[in-house]
Amino acid sequence: METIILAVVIAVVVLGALGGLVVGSRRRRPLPPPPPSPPDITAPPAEPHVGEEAETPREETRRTIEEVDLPDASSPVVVEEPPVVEEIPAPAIEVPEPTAGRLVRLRARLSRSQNALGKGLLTLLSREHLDEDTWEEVEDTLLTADVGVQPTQELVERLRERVRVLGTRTPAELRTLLREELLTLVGTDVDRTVRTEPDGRKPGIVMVVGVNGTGKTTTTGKLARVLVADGRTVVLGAADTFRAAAADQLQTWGERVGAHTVRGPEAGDPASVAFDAVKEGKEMGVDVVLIDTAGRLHTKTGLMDELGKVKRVVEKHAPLDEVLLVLDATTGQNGLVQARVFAEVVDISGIVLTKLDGTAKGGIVVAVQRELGVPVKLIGLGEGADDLAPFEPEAFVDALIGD
Ligand SMILES: Nc1nc2c(ncn2[C@@H]2O[C@H](COP(=O)(O)OP(=O)(O)OP(=O)(O)O)[C@@H](O)[C@H]2O)c(=O)[nH]1
Ligand SMILES: [Mg+2]
Repeated sequence: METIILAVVIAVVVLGALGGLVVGSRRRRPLPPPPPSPPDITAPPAEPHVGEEAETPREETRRTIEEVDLPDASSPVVVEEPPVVEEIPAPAIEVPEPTAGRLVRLRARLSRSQNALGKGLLTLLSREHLDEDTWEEVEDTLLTADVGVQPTQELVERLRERVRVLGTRTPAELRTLLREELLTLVGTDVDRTVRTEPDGRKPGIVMVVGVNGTGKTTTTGKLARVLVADGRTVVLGAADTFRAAAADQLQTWGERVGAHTVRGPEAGDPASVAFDAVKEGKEMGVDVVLIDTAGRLHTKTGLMDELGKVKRVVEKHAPLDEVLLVLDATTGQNGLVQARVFAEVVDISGIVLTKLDGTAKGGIVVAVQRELGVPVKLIGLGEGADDLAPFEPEAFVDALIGD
């Protein structure tokens, strides 16, 4: 009898335990569906009921969501790490191309400008009757090429006058006429040499400034090559301390032509890197120190102040011989706005127009010189190491209007 009672008790206990387990596992299993919420004011359905049963699934719900979120949050870090891509591999020291005649070699790169500007103008001017509409088209062509309003009006006025005096026009006459007027606009009597040889001291100091992505570092690297090609020695200053990659990029350019790069700690003081670069340049007895600076948004006053500081600190050694403003020709009028802001902070002494190979807006040369009263000294015509050319008005205009 006792055995039977014992067996019954055991059976009850086991069943009870099993039942509890089942209930328990049911409780832990899936997320409770969001409680249907009938608009019953007396029993707020969104609130869980009191007790562990109600809380456990809520905990689990949160944990599940966090676990799903985690890989998402961490994935950008994983993606960011690998692609620190060196722009240029660093082989043995190269001998860069001589600079003379580079623009002539690269003139085909201006073909997009050529089609839009020069050829278009010649075609228009060759029309039998030059009526008002045609002159308006001439104006539009110039404006589209970013020549700017004022210079465009001047050019059209002079062309109209000269065409009138000329009477009948042969294509050769028209070409000569257009060439002369474009040259007047671009300016032939300006000194466009990049000043790197100050009187009675060494090194010459050049600072390169401009909005990010315009091609400062590339231009600094290409300019180092130009100087080396001309038999000068160069030290590079990586005063863009915003990104480690920026200094690497510059150093790679330097290594290709055997130029030493002075760099500071990441996020360090750009002014002190620039100062050290000139100091080392002096100690090494090199001819020129080129200082690359960070790309700055012209709206960020603090950053512009910093650029002013770089200039002031460098000038504890000696005055800057050249401050080159790098402008991306493809940004058109926007570039002019940037130019104005930079000109207020540092005295721009020369302009480098980059990416002229990728735009039909070669007229920006005229507009930007007018805007700043500073000559275009160098132009970028491609991503290649020797695709930077001294700006020569004649070769430039010839490229624009074709042979
Ligand atoms: N097609 C063409 N591309 C150019 C020219 N000059 C520079 N580039 C390209 O423009 C891009 C940006 O050049 P960077 O020299 O890194 O520009 P940056 O002003 O130093 O940029 P930040 O350091 O970010 O301020 C690169 O891909 C260059 O290869 C040019 O004359 N023509
Ligand atoms: Mg740069």
